[in-house]
Amino acid sequence: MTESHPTFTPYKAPAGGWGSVRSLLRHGTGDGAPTIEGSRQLQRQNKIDGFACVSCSWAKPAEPHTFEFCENGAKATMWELDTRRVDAAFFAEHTVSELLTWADHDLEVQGRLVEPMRYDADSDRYVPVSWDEAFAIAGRVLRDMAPERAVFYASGRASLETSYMYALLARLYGNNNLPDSSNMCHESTSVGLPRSIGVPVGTVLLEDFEHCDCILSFGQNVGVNSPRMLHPLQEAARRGAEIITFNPLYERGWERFTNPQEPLAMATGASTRISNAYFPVRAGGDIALMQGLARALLDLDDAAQDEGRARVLDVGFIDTHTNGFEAFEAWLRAADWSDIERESGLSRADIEGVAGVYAQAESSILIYGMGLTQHRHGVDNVRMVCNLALMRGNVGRPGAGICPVRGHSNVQGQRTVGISEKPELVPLDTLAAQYSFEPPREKGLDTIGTVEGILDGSVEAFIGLGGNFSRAAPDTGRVEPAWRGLALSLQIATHLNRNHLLCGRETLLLPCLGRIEEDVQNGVAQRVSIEDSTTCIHASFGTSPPAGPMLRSEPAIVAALAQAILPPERAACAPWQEWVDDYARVRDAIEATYPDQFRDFNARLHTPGGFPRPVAARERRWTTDSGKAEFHVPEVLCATGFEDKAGRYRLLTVRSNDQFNTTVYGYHDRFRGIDGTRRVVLMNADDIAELGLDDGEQITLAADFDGDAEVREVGGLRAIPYRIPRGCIAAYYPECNPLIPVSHHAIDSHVPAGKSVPVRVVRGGNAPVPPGPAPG
Ligand SMILES: Nc1nc2c(c(=O)[nH]1)N[C@H]1C(S)=C(S)[C@@H](COP(=O)(O)OP(=O)(O)OC[C@H]3O[C@@H](n4cnc5c(=O)[nH]c(N)nc54)[C@H](O)[C@@H]3O)O[C@H]1N2
Ligand SMILES: Nc1nc2c(c(=O)[nH]1)N[C@H]1C(S)=C(S)[C@@H](COP(=O)(O)OP(=O)(O)OC[C@H]3O[C@@H](n4cnc5c(=O)[nH]c(N)nc54)[C@H](O)[C@@H]3O)O[C@H]1N2
Ligand SMILES: [Mo]
Repeated sequence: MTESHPTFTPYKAPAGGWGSVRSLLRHGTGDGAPTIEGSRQLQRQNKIDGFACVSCSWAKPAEPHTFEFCENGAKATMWELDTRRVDAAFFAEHTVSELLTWADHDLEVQGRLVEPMRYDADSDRYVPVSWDEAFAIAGRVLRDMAPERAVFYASGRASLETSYMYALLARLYGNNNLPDSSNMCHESTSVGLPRSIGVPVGTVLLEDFEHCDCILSFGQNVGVNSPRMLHPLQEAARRGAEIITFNPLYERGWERFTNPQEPLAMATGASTRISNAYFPVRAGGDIALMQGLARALLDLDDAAQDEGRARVLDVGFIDTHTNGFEAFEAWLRAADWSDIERESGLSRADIEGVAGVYAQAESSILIYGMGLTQHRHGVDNVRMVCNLALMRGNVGRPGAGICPVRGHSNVQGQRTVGISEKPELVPLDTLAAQYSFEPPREKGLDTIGTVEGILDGSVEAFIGLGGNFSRAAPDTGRVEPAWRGLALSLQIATHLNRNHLLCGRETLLLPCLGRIEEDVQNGVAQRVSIEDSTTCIHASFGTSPPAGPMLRSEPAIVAALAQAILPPERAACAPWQEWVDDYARVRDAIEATYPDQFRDFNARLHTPGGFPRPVAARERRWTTDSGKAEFHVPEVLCATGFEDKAGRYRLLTVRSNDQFNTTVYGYHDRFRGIDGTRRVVLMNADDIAELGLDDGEQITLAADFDGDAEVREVGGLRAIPYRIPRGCIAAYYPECNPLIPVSHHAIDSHVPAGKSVPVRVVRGGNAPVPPGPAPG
């Protein structure tokens, strides 16, 4: 079950290329891999009348490549089409206590869940339960509960149709407790962008990549997390666009790429350089970095004015379209280069060099990911990106814009159709009229609120539409025991994960169809839809045979749940059965609630490349309070929210190339040269030496928060020398989540600050060790 002989070797090849084909083969020909069905389905991935990839949310082009998928998308497809089954016989063989000792990988690799199950405390096992009985149990617990004590979590994969129904279910039940994986992810974007540019989403469309001449990227790992984005990047690089990356780690995808779809490149090993320049900013150093870039732009603008040359700032745009530039300019003029250099870890000369490139580019795209959002000052990070874009008018014109790269394939869409704990973001009056009920108006619980509620006992029921909440959320060590106090833990899922093993007084595990599978309702194969990172809506049509006869679709499960847990007069507010019989009717309902966003939804469902929702900032309309785009002066230069001190490191938690969030496909982090284990800490060689450690020595990480009495440690890790700035260390998520207290989250957006966690590095130690293969 475990892989032995861990090895650590620097990776020199480009992203993509033969390495990705080999990596795919490892998965495509493994025990449970459906090779023929797999290759049939891969050709339908991200195509018109095919299915939308279940991995990342990157845009899908109107004219797809023959193979419009990447290594990691293909792994996700193979994972869903797994031929292994987690059935009643599997659960009869293993107690829950035993399964709790298994690693994340070992649980999920058992295959697809195929029968509804209920936890039986006497035998400490999951036992079969009928669908009717499962819904009846949920109804018994939830009908007696005060509505505010139940939480309806969604992981960002479920379709627009399911998500719309699910959000309505929560509101009919009586709360806005709709936390989403987005709360742990791009919520800093959803809070920061509206304040700066009036919309919660990026402004870039795929075609903008054809017209840009500069791309700045901050804290995103394209080669692993959105590999299909390497195609537009490669094309931009070949056209001569300048691409500049800021990341504490040298991520291979931003360095070089060999396109597996180009036979000549594959034959010759030719690769395309992606970034012209790469700067290892300190974790949490981006506000300072961007202040430096902005200050250097101002200096260039001063010089241009002195010499009578064209202005560097887009003064026409700033005057007409923005607010707050004077205060921002004053802040820049007061900036101190020694502070900027110390906090960013980069030299003034380098920063000025990049500013020079940005100043000359006609149209620039600014890309970012979790490296900016998952910090105490993550919202400031996002707003600094906006500041930089606004200075040169890089919003709302072709080839320019802000490009947050979202995570789960429909995480953005879930928010669009009402999954939000923030009632002000949802057209509640429209819902009230459409469904003749009074929706709850109080703010609901987000991820942080849910964790706090589980810890203090105020949350009594958790309903999970996908995901692995307890594993993805912070403070794992405290959340896991508290989970057992829940009256109900109900999970709708495709694969077994650790969260399912945390059992409350009633625990239900309900298996659902995945998006690749055929979903026949009322004799007709149904389609669903998703929204990608660039706000384009796509149809998704599954044709693979379902993993088992007992599986139900997510819309069918949500509808049955609604009928089971709502009082009859409430359940009657929405046509649940009609919706399940024909998902097109759900799309009509979505259009009725959001007429501007989803005009002619069913008619446009199959638009090649998807149809874009209208985004005001794209047209230079600013839906902020002032009616203008807002410059913003951050309060601090350092995004971490804690002081530096001797012996305190900034831990950034990252994903490997062999995982999708908490789904660990295997132990091969190819680009980082780590094979066979995940129990590693990547450290600067000088830090290893200064601590008197040997390379590869066993260490423990201990959380180091001022005034925090709780002991939070992860042991059994190995210190590996790596190219990373001094004082920063990197290790894997979710293994390191016990180190993050629930209080360590972004101000305002509440995104857990997993990219800068203060820790001490302790030699040896006997703290709890994450399950999984040990370093050799
Ligand atoms: N194959 C695969 N694809 C995925 C996922 C997956 O797990 N596997 N997850 C999906 C999800 S839900 C999401 S949200 C996205 C996540 O995709 P990303 O946004 O790429 O997220 P991470 O892998 O967490 O890492 C972000 C990057 O930020 C860098 N970084 C860390 N701290 C800082 C900092 O302070 N400043 C800067 N400039 N950089 C920093 C890290 O080195 C890393 O390269 O990917 C999605 N796609
Ligand atoms: N320290 C640290 N913590 C993090 C992060 C980090 O970078 N560092 N990243 C955060 C981010 S960006 C995110 S998005 C969260 C992820 O948090 P989640 O979205 O909650 O977690 P996943 O690992 O994506 O969920 C995997 C599970 O989803 C279920 N599943 C898969 N497909 C389907 C489906 O089609 N339907 C249903 N119903 N279930 C399905 C499977 O059972 C699988 O076990 O984690 C966050 N936590
Ligand atoms: Mo995410």
